[in-house]
Amino acid sequence: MDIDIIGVPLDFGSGRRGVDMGPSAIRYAGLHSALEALGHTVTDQGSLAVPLSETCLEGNPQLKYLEPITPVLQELMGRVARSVDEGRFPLILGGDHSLALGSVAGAARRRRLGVIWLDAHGDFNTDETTPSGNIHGMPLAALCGIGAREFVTLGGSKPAGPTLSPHQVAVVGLRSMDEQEKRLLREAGVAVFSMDMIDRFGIAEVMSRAISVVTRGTDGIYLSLDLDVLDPMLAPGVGTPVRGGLTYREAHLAVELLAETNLLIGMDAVEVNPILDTVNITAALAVELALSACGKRIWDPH
Ligand SMILES: [Mn+2]
Repeated sequence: MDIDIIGVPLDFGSGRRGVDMGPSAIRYAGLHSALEALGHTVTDQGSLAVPLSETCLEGNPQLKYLEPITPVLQELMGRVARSVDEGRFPLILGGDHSLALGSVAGAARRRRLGVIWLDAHGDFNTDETTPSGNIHGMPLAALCGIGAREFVTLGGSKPAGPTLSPHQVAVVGLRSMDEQEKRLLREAGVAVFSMDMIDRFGIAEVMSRAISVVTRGTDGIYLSLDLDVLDPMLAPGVGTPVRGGLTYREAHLAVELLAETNLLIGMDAVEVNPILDTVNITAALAVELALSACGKRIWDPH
């Protein structure tokens, strides 16, 4: 397939600096050549221009840095929509998870989209429930139309993700949530497959349930992968690590099963923070998981 790599060196959405270097770290780990070796045609579109946070005002403490984030996400939305339109696979490198409001909304402009959100967190806060004001804890709620109007619409008149229904979203790997966020997630009707469900039923069963949720009435799946879904022993280079995450093979199998549906139309790999990483292993893991999403198998009997 034809793959568009788009870097989004955004770190406004998270409290800790460093995820702005995520796209560089993932590129350094050999993404482009590894995808080509799999037989794909790869175009690196470079990274979007993101102002330095030192040069910007924080603004509303409940929606920190919304102003500089908005044009970046609008630009990303347009780029992703174009990729999907032209039959290419957008692979978005983050950057903090707020970018998914742009990428997923862009893909949702063109398809009836189901979304798999692989994450230790729900990312379902709003400006009213957020304990930190950090926007990277809000994108999934915003994609479901919940939250501050100026964020949900990205400054436009309509929600940025108008075609995304909470009933076509599955969060997998969840193990850390704020109380109010939990309530919102439940009320919205998002399917949650928490870590204890993976312990009980196994990742294959959980993914088959998650896939059946996101393929009901949709014609494409978008994968938003927060590297913090993995256990921090495997992926230490993330902004908000939470113990008890996916193992190496659980993460790969989850992505392999998604790729096998042949419905995957795009992917984010976000929250890679090289400053907190150990010899770039988290970025290397992001590359390996992107390869799995793009069809790499341990063994292909055919
Ligand atoms: Mn996240």
